[in-house]
Amino acid sequence: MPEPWSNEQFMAQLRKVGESRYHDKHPYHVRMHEGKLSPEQVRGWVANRFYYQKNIPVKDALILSKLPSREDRRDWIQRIIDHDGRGDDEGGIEAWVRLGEAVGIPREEMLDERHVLPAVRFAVDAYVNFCRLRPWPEAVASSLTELFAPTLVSSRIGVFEKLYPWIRPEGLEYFRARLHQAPRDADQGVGLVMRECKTRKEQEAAVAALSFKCDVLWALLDALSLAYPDEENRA
Ligand code: AHQ
Repeated sequence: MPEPWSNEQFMAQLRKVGESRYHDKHPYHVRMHEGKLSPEQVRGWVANRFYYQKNIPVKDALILSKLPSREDRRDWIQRIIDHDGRGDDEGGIEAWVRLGEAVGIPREEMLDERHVLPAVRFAVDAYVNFCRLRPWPEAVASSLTELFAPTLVSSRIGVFEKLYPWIRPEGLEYFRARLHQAPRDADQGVGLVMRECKTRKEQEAAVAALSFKCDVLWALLDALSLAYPDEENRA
C-alpha cells in the first residue's frame, strides 16, 4: 500500500472531487443560475430537495450514534438541531417548507411527498444507508460536499432574488442560515476526517465517500431533468 498523503495532499484530493463532480456543475443548476428555469422546474426542485433535507438529521443521527467521543458528539449534535430546530428555532426543515410555500407549493404537498420522484428517493435513501452502514469516518467524509456549498448557496440567494422575483423573499431564509452553518460543519468534518483517516487506504476511502455523495446530489438533479425537461426538450 502506498504511503499516506500529507494533510495538504489529502485536502487537495478531496477538493479535486468537488472541482470535477460537485452539483454546481449540473445542467439543472447551471440553468437555474442563468435564470432559465420555469416556475414548474423550480417547484420540482424545491419539492424534491425537501426529501433530501428532511433526511439530513436522520443520517446525522446515524453518524452521531457511531461517534466514539463525547466531545465529537457535542459538536456533531448541532447539525441535527440546525435541521429539526429546538425551542423557538423551528429549524431548517420548517424553513424549507416555507421555501415551498414561497414558490407556490402548499405545505401539505411538501409534507406528503407527493412530488418526490422515485430516483430522488433512491438517491437520498442510498445516502442515508451509506451513513448507516459505513465506518463513521467515511460517513463524515461524505458530508464534505459542504466544502463547496457556501459558494453555490450564496450565489443562489442572489440568483433567486434577481432572476426569480416571483419567489417570495422570506423563502430564502433557509439558504441564509446555511451560509454560516455549512462552513462550521465543513471545518468540523475536515478535522474529524484528517484526524481519523491515517492510512492511505482510509484516505482513499474518504475520497471515494465524497465522490459517492457527489453522485447522490448529481442523480437527484438527473431525475429532475427527466421529469421537468426544458421547453425545447419536451417530447
Ligand atoms: O442544505 C444542505 C444541507 O443541510 C446539507 C448537509 C450536508 C451533509 O451533511 O451532507 N450537505 C448539505 C447540502 C445542503 N444544501 C445543498 C445545496 O446545494 O443547497 C448542498 C448540500 C451539500 O453540499 O452536501
